[in-house]
Amino acid sequence: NKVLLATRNRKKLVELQRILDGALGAHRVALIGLDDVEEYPELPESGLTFGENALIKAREGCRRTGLPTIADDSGLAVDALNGMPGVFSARWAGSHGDDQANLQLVLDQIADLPDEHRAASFVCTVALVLPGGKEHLVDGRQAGRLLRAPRGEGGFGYDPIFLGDGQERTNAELIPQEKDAISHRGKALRELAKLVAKVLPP
Ligand code: ITT
Ligand code: NA
Repeated sequence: NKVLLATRNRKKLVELQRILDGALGAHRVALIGLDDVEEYPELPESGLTFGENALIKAREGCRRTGLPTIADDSGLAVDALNGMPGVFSARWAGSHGDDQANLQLVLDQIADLPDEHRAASFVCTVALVLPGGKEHLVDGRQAGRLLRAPRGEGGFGYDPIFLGDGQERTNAELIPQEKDAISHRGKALRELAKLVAKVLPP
């Protein structure tokens, strides 16, 4: 089954394909990204929630390609910043997708806070929109706290400064399968896999 993942983030694409393969078996779903779709416009991510943004992306992808379409909207919610950067996680420091600048700005904004006030969660909402018009939303969360300096080379985004609850390594120090087992995206995608197993032919 060819399925569109309405994203331009290659690292998200790799994670989603890997998690779906693990949950459904390889070759059940073949994801293509927006870079493989010709003349796809930039969409405003104007929603106030991850769910709204995921639906904006998935609806447009399905409408333009006629393919079953998945979209992930995700981010980091920092308690001391009232849940920000939240839906603004990809562009917190200004330019979209500048992971280094985004992460550094968050560190600067909470620089004075002691460990007990550095709680944060990763949140992921995934939308599935089918050509007939049916829509599904699932989500997942990973709780943890933010370190004072980045550690690790894996993952993407805020992973190097995020220590999950009960973990001794940052998300960027985990091997991919370890991250998937506990991450917001892993949890959401395993829920989604159950739906996919029902709605897409084997
Ligand atoms: P698309 O909208 O094209 O899918 P994007 O990167 O712009 O790609 P989002 O708008 O959902 O995606 O923003 C997600 C941001 O949240 C991402 O750029 C990271 O900064 C952060 N983020 C999401 N998941 C993460 C993860 O697993 N680890 C670290 N940071 C993550
Ligand atoms: Na977003």
